[in-house]
Amino acid sequence: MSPLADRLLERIHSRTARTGVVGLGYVGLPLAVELARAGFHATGIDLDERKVQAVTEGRSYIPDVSSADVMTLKQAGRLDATSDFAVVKELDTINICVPTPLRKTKDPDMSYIVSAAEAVAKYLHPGMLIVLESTTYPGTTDEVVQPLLEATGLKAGVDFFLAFSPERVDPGNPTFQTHNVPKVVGGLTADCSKLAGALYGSAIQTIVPVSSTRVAEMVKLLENTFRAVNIGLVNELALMCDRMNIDVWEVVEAAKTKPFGFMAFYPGPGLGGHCIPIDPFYLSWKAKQSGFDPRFIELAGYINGGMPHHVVDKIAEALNARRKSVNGSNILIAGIAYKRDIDDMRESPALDVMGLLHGKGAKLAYADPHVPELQGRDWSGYDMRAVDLTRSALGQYDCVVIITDHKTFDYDAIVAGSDLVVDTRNAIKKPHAHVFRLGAPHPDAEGAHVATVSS
Ligand code: SAJ
Repeated sequence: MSPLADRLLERIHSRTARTGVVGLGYVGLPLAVELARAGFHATGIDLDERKVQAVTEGRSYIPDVSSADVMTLKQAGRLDATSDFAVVKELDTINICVPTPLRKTKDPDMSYIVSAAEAVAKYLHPGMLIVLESTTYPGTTDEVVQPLLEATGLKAGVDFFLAFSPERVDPGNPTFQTHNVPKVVGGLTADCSKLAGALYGSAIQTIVPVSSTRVAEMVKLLENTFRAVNIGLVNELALMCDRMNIDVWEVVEAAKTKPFGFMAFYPGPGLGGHCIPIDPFYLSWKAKQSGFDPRFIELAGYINGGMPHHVVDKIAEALNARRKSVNGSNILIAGIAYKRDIDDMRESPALDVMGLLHGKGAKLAYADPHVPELQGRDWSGYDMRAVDLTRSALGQYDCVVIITDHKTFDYDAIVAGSDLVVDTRNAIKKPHAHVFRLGAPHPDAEGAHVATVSS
């Protein structure tokens, strides 16, 4: 290794390297805490003063990070935060954990990565290690970040070190957290890989070195495209089963008994979150730049993106059984977060379903214990506050639609108290004449044999 690399490696091993994390979101704050816990001094850098203030006061705003941990590390002088990038002058390593959203045109929005790299470049000094964690297309580290940093005149791999390491944070996962999820690391050069591996190895149990930044970038995209495509497959199967009077939920449960070569995915009202609906389009955008037509990704996006419309069709079918129209009906949406038992609504399909119903003249309310209020601009409607799912309240709705199957919902009460239910998550396991399910025949449908599926 070069003398500069040796020096940084020694500082990493002795925990005297001063680490920095740019972006204190659901990825950056847990990473800063793990680095501080590993014995480093960790400085969080975020433009959001509320986040900086919270860390400064020893408070966490990320459910997977306890305020007690933040306070302890803060008081031990091992964790602090600032919005001033000048602190980079005193830092030896920087992990960049900023968002990578899509533009309306489904093109990558690289503005967060670019501004973070430009801000770091202002204070870049010899011997630093810079690692990009944000999920992005293969080539970003080499083609976007490296030139921005080398504009300083310093050379990547020689004067400073550069790597990519995908984040694998699964918000709310009680088993897998930052310290025990294997970390893929790909450096620009061998020294870069070794240094990034040593930094993460101090805080994370398993390091998975790969040969380049592009491989590391592609690993993450495979992981999440795999999910998007398989969810698209099972959603298409649900649409088939709707037509063929087969219960797709029973099919998946039975297929799941295969002990090898199969992984269960479940139909749903669409694809939410800030990873799965978005990451594959970073890959397809880059593939197209290379003249390749990524059909699987586009097809999965089409099918998953169409699910809210199928849910609205199912609601119309259910109301029709009561000789009612969507227009003028009172509809309660049960669960609007993008997946169960969390409060995040980013890209939630519930918002699409509500927007479509609103456009057809339905009067809407929602219940979600994790989301107390909803801005009209988030669903192309009006501001709302969550209602309680009490039995008396249920009776006032023409239809109750289960979009997100939070564990805290009382599904027996929903069945007993509702005139009509549309279930998009197989939350109600037993057949009922007033319950219509996505991907399963109605109990009274011609030739329907609806099993009681327990999953
Ligand atoms: N969904 C389905 N059917 C499924 C699985 C998910 O419709 O079988 C829907 C969910 O309801 C949600 C969306 O897809 O709307 C995404 O769900 P997700 O389970 O993939 O959850 P995310 O978005 O939190 O994904 C994260 C990812 N983690 C990272 O990107 C670091 C993903 O790689 C994880 O595999 C996933 O959590 C997880 O396993 O929970």
